[in-house]
Amino acid sequence: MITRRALFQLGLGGSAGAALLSWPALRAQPRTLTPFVDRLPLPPAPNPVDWAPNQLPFADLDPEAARYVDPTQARGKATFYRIVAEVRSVKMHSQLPATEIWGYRDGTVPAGSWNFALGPTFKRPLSNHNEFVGTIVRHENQLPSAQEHRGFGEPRTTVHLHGAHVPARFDGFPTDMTLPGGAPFDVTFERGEHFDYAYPLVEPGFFTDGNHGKHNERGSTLWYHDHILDFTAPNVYRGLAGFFLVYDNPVLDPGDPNQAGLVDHTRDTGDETNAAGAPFALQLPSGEFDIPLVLHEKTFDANGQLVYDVFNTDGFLGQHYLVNGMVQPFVPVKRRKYRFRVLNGSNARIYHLFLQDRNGRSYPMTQIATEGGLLSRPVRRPNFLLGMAERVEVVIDFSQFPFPQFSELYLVNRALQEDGRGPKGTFERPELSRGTQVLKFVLEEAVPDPSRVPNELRPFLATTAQEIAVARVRTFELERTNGQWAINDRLAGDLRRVAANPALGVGEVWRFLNKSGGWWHPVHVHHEFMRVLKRNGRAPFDGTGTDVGQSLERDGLAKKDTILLGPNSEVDVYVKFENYKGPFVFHCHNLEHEDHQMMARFDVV
Ligand SMILES: [Cu+2]
Repeated sequence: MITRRALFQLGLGGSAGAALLSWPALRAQPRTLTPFVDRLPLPPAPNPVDWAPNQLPFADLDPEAARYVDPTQARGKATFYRIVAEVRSVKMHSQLPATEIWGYRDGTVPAGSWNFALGPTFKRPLSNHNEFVGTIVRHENQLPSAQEHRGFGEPRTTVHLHGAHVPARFDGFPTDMTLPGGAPFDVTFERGEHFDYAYPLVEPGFFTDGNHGKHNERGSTLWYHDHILDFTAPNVYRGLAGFFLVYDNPVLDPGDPNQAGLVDHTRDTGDETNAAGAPFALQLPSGEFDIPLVLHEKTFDANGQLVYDVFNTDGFLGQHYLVNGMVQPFVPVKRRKYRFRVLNGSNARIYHLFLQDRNGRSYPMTQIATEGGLLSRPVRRPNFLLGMAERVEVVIDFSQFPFPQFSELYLVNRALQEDGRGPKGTFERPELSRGTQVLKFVLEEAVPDPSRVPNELRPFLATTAQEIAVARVRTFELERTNGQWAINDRLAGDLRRVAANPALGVGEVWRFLNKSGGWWHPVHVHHEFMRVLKRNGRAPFDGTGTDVGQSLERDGLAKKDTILLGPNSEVDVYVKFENYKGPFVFHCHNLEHEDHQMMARFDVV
């Protein structure tokens, strides 16, 4: 039987060739949309599906997910959610007709009532070692059937919780397969089917290994998105994405006798007032002052429908910038501190972001986190680079912009990028444009501000020289061969092949090489956060010295799940896979590169 990949190489992937022609790039003409007339959408959290002891909300709960549920609730009560992937039409700008998308909806609200392009924003605490108080998400596929499907994308799906540390079965592996030993590993699902994901969020290692700060699971800004083999790019572009914010549990592990004085002990509880009186609470801006922002671009046809070029394997760039699913929106802000969690959700665009006034003057921001959660300490940044899937969290204190001189500020992307190769210039010396205003902050009145940004956020120790010295080194080269993307040439793309077998709990050094002259590749490793040891032979950037905006990534300051590899670069990371065995993947997060084979499988054994 001919595979989908082979079909794609013939230009017929996804559906009948004729159907693709209903979405031609030719119909895309740049159209003018007035910026900053629509308010920033902020999708709410999904409603949990409540349940009583011995009455599971889903009678047919998947047995694998059920291992993380105590039906009696004696050992803890898991929180259940229902999420539906569906076709719906949403307004992406008030001057556009409604745009048909594929999106996630809170399954507890009726079809037709979720008007956001994004899925619900989960807000969940870590579980203090108790895997029975985690999160269970039933994802239901109500996308078109394979027969009904038209246009780009693939309606069969699998859901990756990006940045999470979860059992392999719940990681959104891109395809069904057979495991070593012959067991089936069926993780994708089509229309009419569902899949139960268990996210224990157990905080393994916390307080259990002295001062070393092992702590795999940290409160951080995660996101969930489709991850289906060969079609992640069109599926995510069509809208299958949402935020999943993880907070620290306000309750400290009562069994630990020695909490004070340990590294990694502070609590990011999501309550700036610390009403619960949690020890070591950070009191970062919270609630309506804690705002996730996902950046996308999209191209619309004359009828306001999404245009995508299925033949672009370099990386698809859209013609309009969107934040949280709305073209260039505005957000009213009080003159006080805000926490912004900025996610690059684009397929192929790398952003270089500045906070600017209307005259183009820029102002520093305080970076507090990466995708690996809070930094050891806050760092003032003049601007920051953000590769695909990377997250940077900043605190902006609008009280420093007094009335009436300041009535508005803008988040501006100044990276110069014209195609899927990536920005002009190098990682260290980016070329900048005058920029595009992506989001407008409309400054309102001053209000009381109980939030704080302490000088110590989430301190943790860097990997020791001894750990690095004994670590096995694996080298992965991201490359282009015969017009296809690859990792170590033959290892890439075919997920039946295992590119690496790291042992559970044994640290390794992974060296990523990008020898290409012009291409940028953001490398995402599933399962664990990475510690960046070296970039191009030198200590990675830690916020000191000349700051031209590149990634804050030095081990001991930051943890990362996506590493931006500029042209001609080499990055060493330390990674230790804990708790969960099984197949995972790492891949380029330029989604068109990922779909065209820049992905490899590793099995933790
Ligand atoms: Cu790439």
